[in-house]
Amino acid sequence: MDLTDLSREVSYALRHAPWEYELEPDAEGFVPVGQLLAALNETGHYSRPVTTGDLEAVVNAPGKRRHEIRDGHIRALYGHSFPMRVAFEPACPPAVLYHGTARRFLPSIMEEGLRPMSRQYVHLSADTDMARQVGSRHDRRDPPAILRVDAAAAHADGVAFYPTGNERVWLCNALPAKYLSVFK
Ligand code: HQG
Repeated sequence: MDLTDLSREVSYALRHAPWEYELEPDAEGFVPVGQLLAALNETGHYSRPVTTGDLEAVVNAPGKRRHEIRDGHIRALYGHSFPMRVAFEPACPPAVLYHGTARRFLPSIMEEGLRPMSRQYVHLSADTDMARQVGSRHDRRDPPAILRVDAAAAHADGVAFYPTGNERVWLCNALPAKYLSVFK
């Protein structure tokens, strides 16, 4: 079983297209593990039936933590784009967060701020390494731009920040440009 392929399809189902798998995520984005397994095993994408153990291996794989299993249910920790908005509890953010992006997006971002674009939330990184990884996905040639987010000031002004089950990933609804500066 190729866990990377499985992880990609689980992300696709739980972040972007649950209806393609006949899944109905609850308010926090959870679906029953059994329902996801049944749907994955109907696709014919896998050489043998996918098991709960395979999903646990995906969730616990080293590297970026993307999903969680709790009480027989599984969800994506962030990244959602499907129309029904997943609820996150706001919390006090670290004073500084980062956002990695492609250099070509900077003029627009510095004018209109960070917007969620096709996702439900803007994604922020707790450290510059994560921001670099995130930004690199948008530009294969040039190094990414890293924006420094003055989260303390934004939070003091009433902007809500949401921690995720991945301590290196924070969310917000949108972020005006006045809280952003080019770090690198
Ligand atoms: C940009 C992946 C122009 C924004 C990642 C970003 C992350 C603007 C792109 C997670 C803009 C959206 C999310 C504006 C924002 N004008 N461009 N006003 N506002 N943008 O993929 O943050 O690895 O939806 O800078 O690693 O790159 O799949 O968001 O470049 O954690 O687990 O619009 O998804 O997680 O791109 O990535 P995305 P993201 P996984």
